[in-house]
Parts: sequence; C-alpha cells; structure tokens
Amino acid sequence: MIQKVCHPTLLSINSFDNPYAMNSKSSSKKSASQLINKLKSYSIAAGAVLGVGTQADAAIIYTDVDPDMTYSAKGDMHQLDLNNDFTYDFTFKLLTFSGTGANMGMVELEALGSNRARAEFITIGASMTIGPLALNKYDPIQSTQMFMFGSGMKMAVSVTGIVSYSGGNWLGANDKYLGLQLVVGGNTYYGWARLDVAVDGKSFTIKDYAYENQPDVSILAGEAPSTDPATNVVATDIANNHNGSDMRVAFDKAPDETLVDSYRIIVVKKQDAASFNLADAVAVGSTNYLHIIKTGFNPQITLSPLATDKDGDLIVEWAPYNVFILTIADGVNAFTNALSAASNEITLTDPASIPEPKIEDYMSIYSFENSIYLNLFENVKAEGSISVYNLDGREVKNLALQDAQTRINLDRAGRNIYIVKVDLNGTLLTKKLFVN
Ligand SMILES: [Ca+2]
Ligand SMILES: [Ca+2]
Ligand SMILES: [Ca+2]
Repeated sequence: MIQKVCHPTLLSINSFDNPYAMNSKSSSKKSASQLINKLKSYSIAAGAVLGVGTQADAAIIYTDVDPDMTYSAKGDMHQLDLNNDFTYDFTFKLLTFSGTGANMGMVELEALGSNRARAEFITIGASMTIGPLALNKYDPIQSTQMFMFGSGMKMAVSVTGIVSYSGGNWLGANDKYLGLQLVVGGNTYYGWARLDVAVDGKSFTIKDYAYENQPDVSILAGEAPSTDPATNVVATDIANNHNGSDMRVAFDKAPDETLVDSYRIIVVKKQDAASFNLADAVAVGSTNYLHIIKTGFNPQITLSPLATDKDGDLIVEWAPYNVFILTIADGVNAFTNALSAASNEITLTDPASIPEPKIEDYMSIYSFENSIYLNLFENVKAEGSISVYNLDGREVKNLALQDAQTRINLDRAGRNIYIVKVDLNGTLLTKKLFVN
C-alpha cells in the first residue's frame, strides 16, 4: 500500500529544547499552509482510491493498561506496543523543566518505524509544529484521514515564566483518544490509545489501547470487543399475586459466555420501550433491575413481589410492559455491554379482578371557576346520573346525565374539594376535583 504522509523535516519545525526558542525564531507560515493544502488534497485522493477495508473477519484486539500508568518525572517515557508483538510502535515522552524564570511541561509522541498518528499542523507560541489530535470516543479512525509521523510530535506544551505560551490538542485532555496507524509487514492497521494529560503538561496517564487486526479496516476511538446480546426474551404471566411475582422472564443466553459477567433483567413501561437503548439500560439504578449470574443454561426467572420497572415503580397488573436483557461484559475478554431486543409486550392480568374503570376513559372532566364540566367522548352514550359530594360525604348535587356535555354549577356550595360520582348506565366512575 502506498500512502503519503507528512514528515516533519519537510517543514521548518523549531526545537523545543529551549523554551525561548519558539519566540525567537519565525516560521514560514505561508509555505507551510500551502503544503498543508497539498497534503490534505493528496490524503483525500489517496483515501478515495484505497477505500476503507471490509469488516469481514475483523476483530479488535484490546489491551487494558492495568493499573493505568501515570508518568510525572522529567524524562519519563512510555513505550507502546500496540499489537503486543514485542516491537515498540510509539513512544510517549515527558519533558519538564523548572527553573528561575522558566517552567515547562511537555508531552511528545514519537511514531516509530513507519507508524503514524492522526495529527494536524498547529501553532504553539510563534512556531508551527505537528500536533496529534485528541479524539473523542467513537470518532472514526480510517484510511481517508491524514496521519503524520515524527520523533517529537507535540501533544501538549505549557511554558510559563519570563515568556509564556502553551498549546497542543492534549493539554488538560481527559479520556481522549489518539488515532494510530500501525504498519507491519507492509500492511496498515488502525488503532487507538486512551490518555489523560495534565493541564500544565507535566504528567500524562495511559489507560488502554486497541487495534483492528485486519489490515485497512477502520476502528472507532474507544471501540473494544463487545459481548453478544441475549436473544428470544419472553415474558409470561404465570400467577395472580397482583405484583411482580406474576411475571416470569425467559431468554437465550449470549452464545459465548466467556465474554459475559452477568445479565440484568430490566422491565420497561411499554411507552418507553421503543426508544430504550444501551445507554439507558446501563444507566438503570441497581435497585431497578434483577441481577442474574451466568450458569451456562438459558435462564428462566420469576420476578420478586417487590420487583420494579426501570423507573423504580412497582410492577402492576393491567399495565403493558416490555422486558430487556442487558448482557454485562466481563471486563477481561470483552469491554462493551450488549442490550437484547425487546420481549413480547406483557400485561399482567387476573381474570377474577377486572380493573377499576377510569372516568378519563369515558369523558373529560374538569372544574372551572365555580362549575364542574363533563364532556363525554363521542362514542359514550349519555345514560345515567351524576352525584356530587363534599368531603363530609353530603350529596350537594344530583342530576341525570342527559347530554354529551354537562355543566354543574356549585355556586352556593362554595370553594372546596368535591367527589363526583358518575353512574354511566351501571358503570361507576369517580373523580375528586377542587372547585373555586
Ligand atoms: Ca508492536
Ligand atoms: Ca486501564
Ligand atoms: Ca396474572
């Protein structure tokens, strides 16, 4: 594969060995920007020809730096072996200086061999240099982008003292990602490394890294192997206890449970199910899901009488739900959780107890000033009677339901709370209302 990259020697890059050097030298900004444009157009053209590799047989190889490693001593270095083949691929260097009148913190990246990093031209102080990009999680890293290399790419620079300047995309970065291009045996691979850099440039932390093991296949920043979702989630009404213990949930386990730590059964109100996603599932509080250990078998679980939905509301009869299974990654072989598809819609019922009819199912009812208004829905027949009681239980009004719209004036009864009872041709409906 031929891919042209920018080498820092093409430009006049100032030395950072002396923090004052940047201000004393001038850079040729015009020629540099012309070169940038040239490189950009070349990079786009090259990407169009090369394309992005296929996803077939692609696998992400993830390495956790455990514990995270923080470097804060002058001259500290971290050597990164992205593909763990005992050949270092990138070096991070910490260069600090503390003295009278000058104080410097700097983190540099060196791309070893033919390797490169996602980078851009940046200006620090008065000098143009190469600054590796600080990517956000899930930013794409792929062949169509510009990758650069050099022995002293500036991630972060902070100089204070007689002169002060600072720059670099990584100054104060927290959980940002380097986009990496690894060249091994003539093949090009894409990867990332996650780091923090202190706001004064005097320390950095490396946390984890990963690469895609198929050449030319793109990767997303922070992308790591995922568990598989549970499948075939089925919820059933198995009893009439009038609570969560009426619900049984069965599902097919993730195919490869070596990637799995555990499962969570999450009950979601039907109206929230369509938009319920992985991020929502991960955010559900620990008292609002049921934790299930892996057993090697397909689980079949009866919920507890005190089981709640994801919002913490007790599971009740006559309300539609969907059930989801969140597969939790084990954190060793897989790092991303997975959410199942929604189960069947389940409404717990009890043939022996029909739910209380609700007045709002038949009409709109409200008070305005000193009156109560009832507006029957179109398909509801105006047959029955209305009684209004005060809180002492005394009936203050009683009238026959004759029209689709009824106004009850409570002028003399006064400002208070009233109970409205509607006998809608045998169906008893009640509503508590405040009347001015
Ligand atoms: Ca290597
Ligand atoms: Ca780590
Ligand atoms: Ca039932």
